[in-house]
Amino acid sequence: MGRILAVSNRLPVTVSKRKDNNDSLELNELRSKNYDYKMSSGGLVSALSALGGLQWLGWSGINVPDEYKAEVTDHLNKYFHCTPIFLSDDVADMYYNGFSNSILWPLFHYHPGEMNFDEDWWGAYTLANRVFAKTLAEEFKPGDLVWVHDYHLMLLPAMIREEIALIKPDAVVNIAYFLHIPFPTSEIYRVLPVRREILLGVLQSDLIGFHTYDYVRHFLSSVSALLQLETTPVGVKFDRFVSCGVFPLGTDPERFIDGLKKPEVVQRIDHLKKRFEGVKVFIGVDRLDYIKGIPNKLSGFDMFLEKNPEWIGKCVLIQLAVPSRQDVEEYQNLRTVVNELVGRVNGKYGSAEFTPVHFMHRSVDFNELIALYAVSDVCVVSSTRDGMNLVSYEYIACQQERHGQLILSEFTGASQSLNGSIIVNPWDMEELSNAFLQSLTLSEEKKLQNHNLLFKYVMKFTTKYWGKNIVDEMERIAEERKKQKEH
Ligand code: ADQ
Repeated sequence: MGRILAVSNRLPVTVSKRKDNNDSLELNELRSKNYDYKMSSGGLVSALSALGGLQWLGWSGINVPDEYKAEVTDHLNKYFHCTPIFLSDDVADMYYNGFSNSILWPLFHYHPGEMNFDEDWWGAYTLANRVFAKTLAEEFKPGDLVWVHDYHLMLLPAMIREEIALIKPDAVVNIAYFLHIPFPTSEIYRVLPVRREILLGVLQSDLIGFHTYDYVRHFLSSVSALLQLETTPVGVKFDRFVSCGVFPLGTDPERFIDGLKKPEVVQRIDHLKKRFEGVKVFIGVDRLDYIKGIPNKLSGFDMFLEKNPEWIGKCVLIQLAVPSRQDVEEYQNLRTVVNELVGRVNGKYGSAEFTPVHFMHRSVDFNELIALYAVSDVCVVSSTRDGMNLVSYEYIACQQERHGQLILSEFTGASQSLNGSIIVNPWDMEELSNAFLQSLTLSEEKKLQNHNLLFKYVMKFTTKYWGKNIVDEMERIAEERKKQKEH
């Protein structure tokens, strides 16, 4: 197989226009004549790079005027093996904030009430997917494996085939598609006015991957109900057989374990241990998104303290919330709700010496994140829906010393794999508040047993393992197709 052409909404590099147009600055990897570049350190990038030749295609994230497009394209290609996709501000806004994040995102996370269908957004989504497809067709060389990521690009597999057929008519195109979010039950999915178009777009893949078998099941039943196509438990009989499989994503645990050994992190951990001496620490790490169930977590913590007043002053909840999609109205409303709840809990149980909830509405750097994971006794994940949830994996990777416990919502994909966690329904406040208590009062032996189970799993099912599995499966499918053609 040739290169892997990974396609996702955003490139793993942030591009920004430089304000000071200082020609005397030295040009290097981080800087072209007019722009700065910063690589994001994601597990996905390193996992996919490890699989061989990787070229990444994605939206540049900013509007680049025509006269600078060649500069940015050449630079990204040369230093990062990235191909930028350029979208105008208008299209980007309606495709990304509009159709992707205000229609598909709420619907796929079981919030149909928050979905307002808008024809212009759909038009922009179609157009943006077409721009991606055209750029990809130019980049494509026979033998390359195309790997499309996520809900922003559900029309792309079909458009890629159309665009490549126009300029490279004889090329065999192998396409894998992976959905990082849940695929909802068909009773929710069928609400979408463009439900058939979306399914037909994805079905032009050779392999469609999901985090859990529930998502596969939901996808297959939508396909059979809405398109009247024949399905099997592992795929769809279409103009070709489209394989559908479970590929649960993991994290890169070594990055966390190695990170904890860095002197500056060791020092920070010592400091935090002293700061929270004699106090149990619960940690929450989420994007500030309504699917993450942050209000449920705060209400559960409130009930826990109310029912168990002996713990007041003896435990804290540190909640990190990365600002996210702040241009979308629902996210602005959520911020108000969360601020009020934090204020309520702190007002109710706080004192001059003690603040029960430490709320940080910002991103923290990697060293701080892992130090906080390491000193926490319990991680609380209360998502009301979550494709997988990698925070739970990251926390376990940082708990070799403390054997902290994981409270995990049953509505995360991770809950189907992370045996050894305390599984909760985040809508059941009684259950959630009991889980807070249980996580603190388990015997040391049980804590160790839970940790060992979880740690073993996290170490084995890594991002690398996931990537290799998908690529191996694609190679198998491509090989099978080739043989069928020869006969
Ligand atoms: P997300 O919804 O972003 O991803 P998640 O998988 O938990 O959810 O990943 C979040 C990442 O952001 C983690 O790596 C975490 O460390 C980081 N992060 C969160 N808060 C932070 C903070 N305050 N400071 C610094 N870093 C922070 C989507 C789906 C998930 C699915 C992933 C991958 O919604 O369900 O697991 O894709 O497929």
